[in-house]
Amino acid sequence: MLVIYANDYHLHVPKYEIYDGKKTPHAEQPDRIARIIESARTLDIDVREFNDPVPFEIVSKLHEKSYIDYLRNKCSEIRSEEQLMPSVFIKDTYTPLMRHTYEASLKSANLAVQGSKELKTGKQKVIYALCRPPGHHAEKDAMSGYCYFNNAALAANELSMGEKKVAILDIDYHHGNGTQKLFYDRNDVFYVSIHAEPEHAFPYSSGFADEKGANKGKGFNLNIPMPPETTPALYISNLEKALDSIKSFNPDYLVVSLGYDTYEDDPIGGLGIDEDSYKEISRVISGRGYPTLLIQEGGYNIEKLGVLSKNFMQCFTIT
Ligand code: SP5
Ligand code: ZN
Repeated sequence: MLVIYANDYHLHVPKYEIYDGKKTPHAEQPDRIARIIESARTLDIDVREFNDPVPFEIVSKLHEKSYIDYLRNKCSEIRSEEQLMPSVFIKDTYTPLMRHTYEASLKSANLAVQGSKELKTGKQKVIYALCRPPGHHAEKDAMSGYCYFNNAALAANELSMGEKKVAILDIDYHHGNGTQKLFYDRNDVFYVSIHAEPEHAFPYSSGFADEKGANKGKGFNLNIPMPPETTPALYISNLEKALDSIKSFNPDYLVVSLGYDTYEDDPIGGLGIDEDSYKEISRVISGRGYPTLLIQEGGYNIEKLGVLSKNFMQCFTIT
């Protein structure tokens, strides 16, 4: 496995989110990535930093120009330490703009795309891109759920190029509404998500089992919503089911939207997954043998992220 991260991931530091009408400290903090890097180093995994300048065209393949321009221009007007809740191109009160949000998000997206390019060379069977900010809630013209650009979708798009088949397996606690929407009409990218039932969990308005894709993409979207009383055993059996449907699709590449917010003591998620079960989840996915790009999404228990990611990384071997 090769672990990659972008040099400026720590520049975006959101202060607060507004939940139930109240300001609360923002859960999506730079330390999340620092903890995972530490874990990779203790496992003696190769860790590489990316620090190239990034042209905005890297995100314009899936995002609207007006949205990208808005993010760039708005962020450049924000003073350091200041936080802005925009009133356009936004869907919730969890996804603020800071001075460096655009820059960090662009580099996060670039990291995912570079990961795809590296995977395509065939030198590595597994690449783990420590993207931050996360991406799977970002839509073509909207930021949402701590996400600004859709890293996993941009990576899958790069891997597919309309020629290869790519499966995205999203195991973040939350449904990836952005990723689903971006590929809803396409049959070259199969989106499969296991997540907390949207009746009880963000993003509330998508992630239901009857959302199966449209037009050419009909049958190429699969949602597996899980109840609050989910156990590791129930989770793993649904993961096998998700992987069986991916097997029928027969992809050339697998992209995993990887969130550790399914962990039982996650401060905003929690789907009954204990720390040891991340070893099993990792074995079950890697056992299918696809060339795989892991994209970091959520996971907010900062004290536990080290061990959760360590368990996952050490068991992710493709033979
Ligand atoms: C990528 C990802 O996991 N995004 C999740 C966004 C969900 N945010 C909505 C939940 C807000 C709960 N806020 C509690 C405040 C704790 N400080
Ligand atoms: Zn999440």
